[in-house]
Amino acid sequence: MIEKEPVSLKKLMNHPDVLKATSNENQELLERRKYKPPVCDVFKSRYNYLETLEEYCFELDRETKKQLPDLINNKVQAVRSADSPAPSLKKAYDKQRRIGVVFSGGPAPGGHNVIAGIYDAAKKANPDNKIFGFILGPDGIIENEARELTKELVDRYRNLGGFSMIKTGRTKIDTPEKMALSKKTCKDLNLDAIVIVGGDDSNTNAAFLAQEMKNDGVQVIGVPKTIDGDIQVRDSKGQVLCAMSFGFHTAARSFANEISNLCNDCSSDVKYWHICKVMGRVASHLALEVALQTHANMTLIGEDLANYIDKKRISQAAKQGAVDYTAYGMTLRHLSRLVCDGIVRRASVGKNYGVLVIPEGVLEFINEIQIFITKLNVIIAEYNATHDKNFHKEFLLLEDKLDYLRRLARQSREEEIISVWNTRDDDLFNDIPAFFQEGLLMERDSHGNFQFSLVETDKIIMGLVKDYLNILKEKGRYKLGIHKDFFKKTLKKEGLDPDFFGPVLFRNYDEGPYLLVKESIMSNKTLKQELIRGKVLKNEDKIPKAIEKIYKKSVPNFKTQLHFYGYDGRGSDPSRFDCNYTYNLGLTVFALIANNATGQMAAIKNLEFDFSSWQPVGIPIAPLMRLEERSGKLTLVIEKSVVNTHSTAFKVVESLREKWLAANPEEDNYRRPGPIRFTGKSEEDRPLTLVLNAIPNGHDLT
Ligand code: FBP
Repeated sequence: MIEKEPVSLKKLMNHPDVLKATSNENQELLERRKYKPPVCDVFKSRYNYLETLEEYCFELDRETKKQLPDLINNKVQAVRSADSPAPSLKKAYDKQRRIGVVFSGGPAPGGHNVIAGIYDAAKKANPDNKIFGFILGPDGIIENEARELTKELVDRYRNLGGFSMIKTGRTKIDTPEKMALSKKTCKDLNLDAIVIVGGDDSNTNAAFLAQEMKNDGVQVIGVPKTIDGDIQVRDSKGQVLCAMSFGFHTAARSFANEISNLCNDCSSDVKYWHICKVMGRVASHLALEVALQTHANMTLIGEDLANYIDKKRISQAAKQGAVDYTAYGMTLRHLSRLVCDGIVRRASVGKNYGVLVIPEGVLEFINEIQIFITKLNVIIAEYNATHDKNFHKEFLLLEDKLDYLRRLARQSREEEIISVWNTRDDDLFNDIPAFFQEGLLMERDSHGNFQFSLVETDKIIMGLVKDYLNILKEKGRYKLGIHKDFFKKTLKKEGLDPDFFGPVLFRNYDEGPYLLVKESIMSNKTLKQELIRGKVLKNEDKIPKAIEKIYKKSVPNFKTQLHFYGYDGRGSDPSRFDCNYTYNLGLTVFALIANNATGQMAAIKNLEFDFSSWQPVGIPIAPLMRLEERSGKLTLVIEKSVVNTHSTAFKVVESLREKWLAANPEEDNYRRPGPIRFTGKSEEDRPLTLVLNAIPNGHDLT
């Protein structure tokens, strides 16, 4: 054998194969960076003008009129190509501009392409235009932390996920001081416009900045970002202007891929229920899309639970001439019963496994929890305002917080005053597990939102499910169905006649193919008693081994694996849909800026249809605002769009629920969406929710 000379580590590390294998510039990355998103037809022209679309109208809020007087009359504007531009338009486009961009809130796949779109359009209009990125979100505006975005930097992040180019943050520019500092930053950087890429709260903030900066000549444009999919805009006639915020498709696709893998796994080793909590702070849009993508066995939709009516209780009360208001809406206990029902029904056909999808924000739709969240929001906000202190800093431990609540309850009792927190609230609150109490008392985010992602929703629901399953087990109602063939084979092996024992052992021996052990049989003792009563065994006989084996097999062991899908999908590289969507959003932003718009949100109309019908528009933000309770105060915000339970997408999921639960002897009905495929033809071109909701006349089904 020829001895090979040892290679030094240094030399090895410089070997081309080692360099290639360890480089972070892998093929996927290079292909992503190279990809050039197609542009909407209007952007093929060098100049765009804005056309007001009078057919869209909104109900204007009185308070918004007061607070945003210069923006309230903004209209929907369509971006049009100007093939023979007027000299004034040419001048506006040629003008040298300085534009600041900020990411606000959680990352959403596609954000970097918004910047790439703005950058490309701005440089095309005038190569001397400059784009600045504010670092770490709105704090970057307040503290003037900005960097100029160069071609090299923008190219490095094209079609890539995350917001890592300039980072993000959740600060809200909500005080006169922060506003003054923001204005100073714009002045110091000599900015013509600011672009806020954010969710409902950040776009709300964009409108307030637009109002404040109007006289300084700084334009403010918003961009609808959030994986939650809760920025969807319709006018007061229900006409869709923005079908979905960007990032939703990628996050849903990414969650769906992981969850579909779990479907494959659980239907192979048939021993676990996978409990998948998926992000979405309040609305269940992501869960709905995941259901369509994967056909998971059960998917809870918060909005659907909120609509629940217990008809039995209503008619019982009606018989006594009363109204049972507690029959409206779902309680946690009732929800756990519904989940158990699915589990028990699957088990009865031998499927003691499955996948359950729980939206992160589901508790928002459970009456009793919603009441706690609202009451605690008010209590915390009132404490902070009255004492000029931070509730969470003053009461560090859970016990201290509970103590404070107890005092409020006592005060309301002793002084006989109507208080937000009374003895009944306190008693109910003390009944819930400590980890959940802690969750409900947790600090709200800077926009006053309850932070659902920090609450172990899945643990709360599954705790109740497990308790109830144990009760059902004790009552003999949670059993694993035994296949008739298996039963017969097992008994015959021991020389026993299955038809002799079958009718005594099972409650449905004549049916099948899955047999259910009688409810009364819950132990070896009760098994023997039943066999004796059925006259297939004598008192002094031992239970035959084969029968014992069948009985043991019929006792289900409920084992779960908990998963959380959120940050992973949020950080995923964008799907082709999101790449194209966001790049065109960036181009729309520039068209709005070049046409002197402010207080508008860039959007793409017809997103739910083929790319050829996409229409870039500017949507006025102010008319979308409503008063909402935040941190105990009525505040103007853009209304969140939640799942419409009359929409086609929801109705389709609802009517396929039973099929996907697959509580029958057939195979499960799982769908394999696969990983996001950036190149090639097999990737879908838009979210399934949008495809379904775009079916003509499919909306508002009853
Ligand atoms: P945005 O609304 O800012 O886009 O964030 C959405 C979200 O990802 C929710 O789905 C989730 O509840 C929340 O952010 C998590 O917040 P955090 O990043 O602060 O943990």
